[in-house]
Amino acid sequence: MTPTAKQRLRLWVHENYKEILQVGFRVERTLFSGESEFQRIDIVEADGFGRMLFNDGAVMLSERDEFVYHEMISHVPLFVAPHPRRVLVIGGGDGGTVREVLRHPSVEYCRLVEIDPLVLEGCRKHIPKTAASLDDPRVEVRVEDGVKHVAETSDRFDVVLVDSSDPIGPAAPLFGPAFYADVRRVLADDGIVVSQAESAFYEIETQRGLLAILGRCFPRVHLYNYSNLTYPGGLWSFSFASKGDRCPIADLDTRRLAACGIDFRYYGERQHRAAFVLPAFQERALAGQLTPHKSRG
Ligand code: SPD
Repeated sequence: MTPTAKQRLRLWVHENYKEILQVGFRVERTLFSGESEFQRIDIVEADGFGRMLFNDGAVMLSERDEFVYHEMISHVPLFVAPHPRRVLVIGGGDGGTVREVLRHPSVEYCRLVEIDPLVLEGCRKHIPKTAASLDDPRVEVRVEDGVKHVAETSDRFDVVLVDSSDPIGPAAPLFGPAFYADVRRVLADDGIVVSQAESAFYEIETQRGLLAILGRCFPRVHLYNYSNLTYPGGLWSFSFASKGDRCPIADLDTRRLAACGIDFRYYGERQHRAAFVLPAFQERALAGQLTPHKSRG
């Protein structure tokens, strides 16, 4: 049997995770590669996954499963915040989070603060599925350091979404105490912050550290999980903290959710509630750091 061209030349890209695990994707073609002062950016077309974005060799998104991450980082807080009008996204230069935020008609203004212009350039050129949202008139894109931005801005937001990469390189300060003290300051009194919180399987210490920092700044702190097809380990988390004691379960606006007409692919009321039920090993490891949910009654 004569091998097809594809079978003859097998190009793969591997995320080398913590030097103990490799996750590989078959590359059809490379669309974009470049080096900024912060990191290396690659965008490839991968067999079975569509276009994929890598920052310093780590998967940020694939077109096949990005909806999971972007729906869960956005809709969970936006359906708990009482009337979200102003949203701040830190990181997230691919635009996927902004796309989901804009599906909420109450949102009048969304500011995206991305440190790396190369992420914006690559995604705008090659991943319109997520990046097209950045051209919406409700969106303001700023190419700035998110940590510096929250330290200096006098503007206020109803929801802050920290759509960061892993806590190394340019994203490391986004897991630190000074940053969250400033996030608290820029949040409205009943504001909510949700942050990319890594994987319980590989980064339970990072989760513990992040929750401890949040616990010093906010009266209510939770963690919720989602399944990710392309991130190592598959089970990843977001942290949820509210300044005005909004509980993600008791204060979920089920009426607004039922009436919103958004055609979700992952998120929904049952998914929202279930995401806060953590596996026993994770709950045990984070004991004492999570706020009990309010009883509805
Ligand atoms: N290890 C991957 C964690 C990266 C999370 N950020 C993804 C950006 C998608 N908007």
